[in-house]
Amino acid sequence: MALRRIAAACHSARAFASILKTPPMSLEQCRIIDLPKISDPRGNLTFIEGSRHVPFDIRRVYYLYDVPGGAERGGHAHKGLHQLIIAMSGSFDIVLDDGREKKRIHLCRSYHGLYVCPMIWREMDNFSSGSVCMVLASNLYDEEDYYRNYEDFVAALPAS
Ligand code: T46
Repeated sequence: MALRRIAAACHSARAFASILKTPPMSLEQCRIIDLPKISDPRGNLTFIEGSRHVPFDIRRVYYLYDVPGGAERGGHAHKGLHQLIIAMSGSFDIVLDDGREKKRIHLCRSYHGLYVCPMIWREMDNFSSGSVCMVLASNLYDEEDYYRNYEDFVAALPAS
């Protein structure tokens, strides 16, 4: 009985430690997902299967295109939306910010998806001519899901 209690305590301590190591909704959870690439002399093919390659159910797809040189997009965070962002053509940069640290990521491969968890502020720039940014999203469009003011976003972050 005592052994079982010690084991349970150790398990909780490990679980707690891992939570402490990776704060929820932190930059550490945002990562590049390698999508399958079928190389072929006729041209390459990449596919995305819902529960296999994307860590959420896809409920919406949207894309940015005809972005003029020098334009900046983003400038907001989502309260609950999970996203996979892919440079389908050309390239662009995304700056991710969890309120503690920032990371600039250059996306330029149509077989790389950037997973962005909720509560991450993002700014997008450096769009190449003809670039297309496709986003797979976990929910339908809802303006209520946005923080469009950086101070409001920071104020909503859990205290660390
Ligand atoms: C994100 C980056 C990568 C809709 O009506 N439906 C939609 O699904 C979306 C995405 C937008 N809109 C409307 C809302 C605004 O009136 O389209 C307009 C432009 O949207 P926004 O200024 O949010 O666009 P971006 O490029 O700054 O941000 C978008 C997404 O909103 C956002 O989720 O992460 O692309």
